[in-house]
Formats: sequence, structure tokens, C-alpha cells
Amino acid sequence: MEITLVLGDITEQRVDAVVNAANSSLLGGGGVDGAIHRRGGPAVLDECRRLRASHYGGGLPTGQAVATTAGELPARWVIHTVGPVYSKTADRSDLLASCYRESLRVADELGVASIAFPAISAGIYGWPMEDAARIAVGTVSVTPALVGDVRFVLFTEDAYTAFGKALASIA
Ligand code: AR6
Repeated sequence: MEITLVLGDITEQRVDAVVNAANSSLLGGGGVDGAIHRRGGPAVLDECRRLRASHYGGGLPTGQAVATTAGELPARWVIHTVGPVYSKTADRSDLLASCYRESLRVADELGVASIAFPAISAGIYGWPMEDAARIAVGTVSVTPALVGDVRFVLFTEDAYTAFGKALASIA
């Protein structure tokens, strides 16, 4: 597995699968979720609605992942995962790690060769970027997976720097 960092917009990545930092409703929101639904178009939301009706009436649980079409995105699939909201008092790192593990598991089921991850939970859900980066890179690098091309697509210089440090620390 090769891990690379990209400074940019995840909705522009030509990869087999783009990971969405969704919420349990699967019905869209702000941040990367909003951008993916805007660019992916109604086909993504339609499939999310169908998944809710068929499997996730109570919402997709935190730490789990599920795939839909990517609609008009330059990708084949969107893998939606629900990160934990950051807590100062409770350690939710395992749930954040689970987002990366479960996304890679779903990617392997789909036969994905390339995947792009955002910094899950590090925006609206409030996770401190350095910690989010350490968990993201640390988890992906030790998860056995068939996918060969893993990209972290970072939207800000701060995120890019934090992920760069995390990657350097495992090299
Ligand atoms: N490409 C790559 N990264 C992005 C993009 C983009 N187009 N847009 C934002 N980011 P967030 P969360 C970065 O808030 O913290 C939504 O409302 C952003 O700068 O998207 O997991 C959902 O519906 C940050 O570093 O996700 C949930 O309710 C990172 O992506 C909630 O937000 C994650 O920020 C999930 O919050």
C-alpha cells in the first residue's frame, strides 16, 4: 500500500472510491459531506435514502461505513462513514480508527484499487487536527488491505502539515 498526501478538494480526485465524512442520517450536511453531495448530484442522495430505508432506519452507526454510487463525481463509489464527535472527556479514538478500517474493508469488498480519505472528524466534529492525523495515518498504515493507492486529501495547509508529520513519524 502506498500512502500519499494531496492538498486539495476531495471531490476532484480521480480515484475508485472517495470517502465521505458523513453523519448517521446519511442525508448530507456541511463540510466535505456537502461538497460530495453537491458535486455527486441526486444519484448519491437517492441511494443514501434507499440505504436508510432498507438497512439503517436508525442511522448508520458511528465508526461504520457503507458505499453508494459516486454519481457525477470523477470516482466510482462514495464510501460514507460516520466519525465520532470529539470529546475532551471521553476517548473516542477507537471509533475514529474504525472509520478508516471499515472504509478500507468496504473498499476491498468493492475491489477498489485507489481511495481518497478526508480528515474524518477534524472539521465540524471538532477533532484536533494533529491527533486526527496521527489516528488516520497510524490506522491506515497497519490495516491489512488490498487497495494499493491510498490518498489523504487535505483541504488546508494546517491539515496537510499535520498529516505530513504523522506520515514522517511512521516512516
Ligand atoms: N475536500 C477535502 N477536505 C475537505 C473538503 C473538501 N471538499 N471540505 C472540507 N474538508 P468536515 P467532520 C475538510 O466538517 O468533522 C457534516 O455536516 C475540512 O477542512 O467535513 O467529520 C457531516 O454531515 C476538515 O479538515 O467533517 C457531519 O454532520 C475535514 O474535511 C459533520 O459535518 C473534515 O471536516 C462531520 O464532521
